Amino acid sequence: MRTKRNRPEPSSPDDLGPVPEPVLATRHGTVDMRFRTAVMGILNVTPDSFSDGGRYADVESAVAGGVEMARQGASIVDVGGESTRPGAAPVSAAEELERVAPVIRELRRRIDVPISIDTYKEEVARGALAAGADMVNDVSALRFDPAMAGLVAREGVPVVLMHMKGRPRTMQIAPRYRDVVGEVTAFLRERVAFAVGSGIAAERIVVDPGIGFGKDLDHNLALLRSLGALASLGQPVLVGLSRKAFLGRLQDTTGTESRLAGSLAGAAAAVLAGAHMVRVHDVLETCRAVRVADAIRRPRETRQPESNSSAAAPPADSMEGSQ
Ligand code: 7PJ
Repeated sequence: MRTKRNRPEPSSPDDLGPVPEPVLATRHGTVDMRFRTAVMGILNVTPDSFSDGGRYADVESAVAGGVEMARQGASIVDVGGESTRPGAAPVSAAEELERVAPVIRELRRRIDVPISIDTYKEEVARGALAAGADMVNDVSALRFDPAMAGLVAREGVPVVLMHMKGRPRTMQIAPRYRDVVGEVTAFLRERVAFAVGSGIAAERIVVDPGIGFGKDLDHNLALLRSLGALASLGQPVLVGLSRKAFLGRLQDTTGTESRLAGSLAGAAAAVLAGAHMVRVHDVLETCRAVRVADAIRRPRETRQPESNSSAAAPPADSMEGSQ
């Protein structure tokens, strides 16, 4: 069991102590990743994620999507109002908040699982937390907005610190590293120390290698192979690889048909390599895939009583075959 006294002072970032019990306490329940990998569902609330219709229709369909993810077994629903895909144009904080706040407010009434806000802007995070969000997913690891760390500390909410090399608009232009695993680990170690120094409790910090954020195919694969290095920081590790471009580069086809299979294989591999949480579009399928990976990685899991994500489990007698 991790205790506070194992925590280093912020001035000694090289000694972050043992790997913790991966448990995340939020305002709406605890995400327990000791026996089962948590699945974070991606809920994009960007105009291009909807075909047409007014704002009301957008909010309704986004809320329905989030409700469905929770029903399918998501441990967290991650709501985002700005695309951080390579080359995406930034939107104003006001516009971003206008997209996400009504969705979070309604979702909060309709689901039990924690809601995360995917933003690097303090104004958006503040509004989203006021609307009912429970944690902050910051792809800049508290770097892009100097007010973000203080907000997270004051609110006492969990935060995801993700590695990114460069800025979203330019990050995929010939990214270079001498030692990608070492550099990403060192970056996250420094950001955890910064967060702790800003008053954020160590037990509320999740780290993420930022697959696809300033990384080429080999960088992504090296990081996925070495998630144990990130886990040595002592924080739960989140991996987001769902439908990302590098998966397509490993296939013969350029179409989108293989995105699901690739995403599921990647999620299972990430679990076996040490991930505690995966961020995905396809919640039901991923819950089923990581359940198998969990059983291989953590034999104890099979002795745990059924808990939060039981919605993804079919009745035992509906499984075909006996092996
Ligand atoms: C990630 C994210 C990720 C975290 C996005 C996409 C691009 N947040 N936000 N980790 N990716 N923590 O989903 O394809 O990998 S946006």
